[in-house]
Amino acid sequence: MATSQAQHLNGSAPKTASAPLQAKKDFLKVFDQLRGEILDDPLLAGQPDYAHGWLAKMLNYNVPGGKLNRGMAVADVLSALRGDKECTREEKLSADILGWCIELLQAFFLVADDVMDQSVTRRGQPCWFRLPEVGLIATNDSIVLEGCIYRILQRHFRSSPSYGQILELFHETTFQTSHGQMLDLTTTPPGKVDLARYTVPTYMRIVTFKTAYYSFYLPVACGLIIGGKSDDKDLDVAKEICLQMGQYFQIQDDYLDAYAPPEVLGKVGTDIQDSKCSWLIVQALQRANAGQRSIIEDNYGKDNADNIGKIKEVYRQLRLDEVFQKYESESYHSLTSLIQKQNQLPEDVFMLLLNKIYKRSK
Ligand code: DMA
Ligand code: MG
Ligand code: MG
Ligand code: MG
Repeated sequence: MATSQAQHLNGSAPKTASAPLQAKKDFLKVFDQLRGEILDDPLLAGQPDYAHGWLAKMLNYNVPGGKLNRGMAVADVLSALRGDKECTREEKLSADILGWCIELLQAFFLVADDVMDQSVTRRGQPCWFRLPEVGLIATNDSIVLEGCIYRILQRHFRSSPSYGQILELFHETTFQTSHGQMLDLTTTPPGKVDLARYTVPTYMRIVTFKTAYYSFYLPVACGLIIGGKSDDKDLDVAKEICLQMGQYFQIQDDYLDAYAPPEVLGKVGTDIQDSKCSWLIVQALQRANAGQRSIIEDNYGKDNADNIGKIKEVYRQLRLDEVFQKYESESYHSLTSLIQKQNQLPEDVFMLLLNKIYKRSK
């Protein structure tokens, strides 16, 4: 049985190969319940069948089909906090419900992101807005997905003492992510490639805001809240580590955009034609000679196979794959030492997450 490198490195990896599959199945069962609750929401009583059917289809298409790393991380964080002590069924369910709220938040951002990035595929299927019957209705669907989060939170957490803290966390994370997206989009206005904007500080700010908060800090903070270990000190330590992990994760995303086969990645890369402030272009500009820089100037941001090919050739000449691999292992070591250096939270809270993403291919 082939075992991924991530599992080898993961001290707490499940003992049987089927355990992760079972965990995913159990998590998906919670989605079935939540989807049922959304479809039966009393606020929607009397919706005509076609609108009800649209909602069911839209949820199925956009919510459960991803890797589910973020959503399942909440329960992982909770069990890492508990150590040998089993968490109760109730706590596990709470963690999974918050996990699905994170997956809904992600679905909300991705449906909109694909429209804005003019992407083609996502999770191995056409982007939702690409379906002929969907188009710009996707804009409202992304708002609907966000709204579902707060219906679920109200139903399941209204009477919890943590309700206010959870609501604030989701609202703040949404605010941060939307501003990251704004920076991502406004750094590269359509048709105007300005290479001077592609600096390391701008890049780090984009990825911290658009990805790190919602992908890493949010699931960890949710797990800490359910586990009753979420005072300011706990959250500060978690934030420092999670933001650095999230930066590494988005750098992988940018690398894979140009280097991964779309059939493995589940999406076709668009960063070059979208003239994104991607990790690859920032690295390329730091290393390019005058000739390579002028090839970048002439070809970056053009939606044509020939122009894209020329950019990829510059990446190849600059050996950006090797630069990335070096960055990747340095990043792993620097995260591990950051995690080991603190005594506030169990190392596994973070190591379980890190080992799931280290050297990922999709
Ligand atoms: C993703 O950035 C960030 C959010 C908030 C969706 P991206 O456009 O690089 O993501 P992807 O490569 O998945 O389209
Ligand atoms: Mg995108
Ligand atoms: Mg984007
Ligand atoms: Mg990307």
